[in-house]
Amino acid sequence: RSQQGFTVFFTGFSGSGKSTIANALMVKLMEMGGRPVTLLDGDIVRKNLSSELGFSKEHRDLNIRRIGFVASEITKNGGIAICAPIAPYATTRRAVREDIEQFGAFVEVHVATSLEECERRDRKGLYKLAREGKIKEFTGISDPYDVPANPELSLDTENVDVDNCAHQVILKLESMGLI
Ligand code: GGZ
Repeated sequence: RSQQGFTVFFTGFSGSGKSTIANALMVKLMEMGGRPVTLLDGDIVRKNLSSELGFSKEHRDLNIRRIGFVASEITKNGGIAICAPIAPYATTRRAVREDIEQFGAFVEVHVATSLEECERRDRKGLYKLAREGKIKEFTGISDPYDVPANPELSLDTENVDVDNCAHQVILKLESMGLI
């Protein structure tokens, strides 16, 4: 039962807290021991696996399908993959879900921080640049984001801290019989 592989797939705006929560989740899962945990963070994937890609729909889809392929291989081998891209398109998230569910569980987690809050935080100054038109096709400003209709979990980062958000994912994984 506990040997089935699975993928936790975070989705949300830039600056929503995906990477921070994904890292906290990775630490918790590693502390439980026993199974390898692989984090496929948006930034790291773009640097190492998708460095030639931009942010058109075609390129975002290709980026997400690559992440999905790596996660499906990890899931197939009984491991744990944690993915944390924006993944703005519902149809692409659906395709990745179908790839992964052939081998194990797919747990979609919407990091539901509002655009207003992400822009207010603007940790990397990207929203300001996007508003000024200096970054084109910026998700939420000048590019779409399909809000997940049926995620396994939705996290409210505006009222719940990082550790508690990661804990909610752990509880969901336990309730699904995955850990
Ligand atoms: C969205 C962009 C863009 C545009 C650069 N739109 O906060 P960050 O900086 O570190 O995370 C964002 C990251 C998004 O890459 P992903 O691979 O997660 O996107 S996708 O799933 O859509 O393929 C942001 C930065 O790259 N960034 N330009 N135009 N985010």
